[in-house]
Amino acid sequence: MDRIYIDDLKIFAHHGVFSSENIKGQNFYVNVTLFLDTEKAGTEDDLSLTVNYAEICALIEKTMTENTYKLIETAAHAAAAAILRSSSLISEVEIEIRKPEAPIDAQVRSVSVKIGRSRHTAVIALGSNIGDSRELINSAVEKIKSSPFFWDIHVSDMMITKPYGYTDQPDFLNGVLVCSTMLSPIGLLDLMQSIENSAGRTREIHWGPRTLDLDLIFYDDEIISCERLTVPHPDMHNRRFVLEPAAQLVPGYVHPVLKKTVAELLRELDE
Ligand code: A4P
Ligand code: MG
Repeated sequence: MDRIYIDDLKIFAHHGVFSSENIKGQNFYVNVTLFLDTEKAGTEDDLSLTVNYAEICALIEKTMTENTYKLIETAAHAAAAAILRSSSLISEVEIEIRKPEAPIDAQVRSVSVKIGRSRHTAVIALGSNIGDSRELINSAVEKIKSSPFFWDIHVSDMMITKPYGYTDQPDFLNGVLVCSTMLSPIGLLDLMQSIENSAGRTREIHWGPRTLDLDLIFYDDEIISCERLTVPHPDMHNRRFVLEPAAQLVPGYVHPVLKKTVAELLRELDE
């Protein structure tokens, strides 16, 4: 993959754990590597086919001066989000923030953090069958839309569905959201669970009634099996309330284990 480098972009900002740093400010130096395909721009000598590094510098400066973070980790994470959102040409970004004037009691040239972030596609199922389900789902969607870590967000129609599994409970409202994100699968699960918790979600009966349920259905074409997360969702292919709204948005998405598209899985369920 081709790369564009930005070296030692100097930015005066106010990040730091100490309030004196937030008041006085100090110089930060930012190194960036953008990963993108520049072949077409190179063939046609056309700026609109690549990324304008002047705009990326301005974007980093804006992110780092309009916000004050305690940690350079947070500043780097936020700058990476702004960069990935700014152009679909950029598939991955590495960003290093150096802080030569860090007020620590040791002789160092500088301290720094370096992170890598990339764009991923996530498919999330939304469900609710207690309370004002439409409002609870809308507010979850708004939280995702207002987070800097998500973009290109599409939401299916919401559908009223009969309870599946444990049937002695009210009908559900279900839908699906597809988005681009730079969060890792576990980072995404943490955020989904914090949104569930803020909707007053409690966990009493497995498959039982809930104010809000967010399940990660697909994450790129990754197959994940760890203590906290199974992706693709292990039962999604048996669930019309997932497949029908997913087929509205991503009918051609291929299930990486079953090797069938969402549209095919829905057709098989119909049969
Ligand atoms: N977890 C593992 N993989 C995932 C994943 N891909 N996405 C873990 C989200 N979470 C995942 O989930 C329990 C644990 O699963 C989490 O802590 C996470 O680490 P939970 O939401 O706390 O528990 P739960 O909801 O009781 O279990 P589960 O398996 O999530 O239930 P489901 O599968 O969500 O089923 N009928 C209709 N019509 N519509 C519905 O929306 N929903 C359910 C719940 C049952 N029947 C339904 C519907
Ligand atoms: Mg769940």
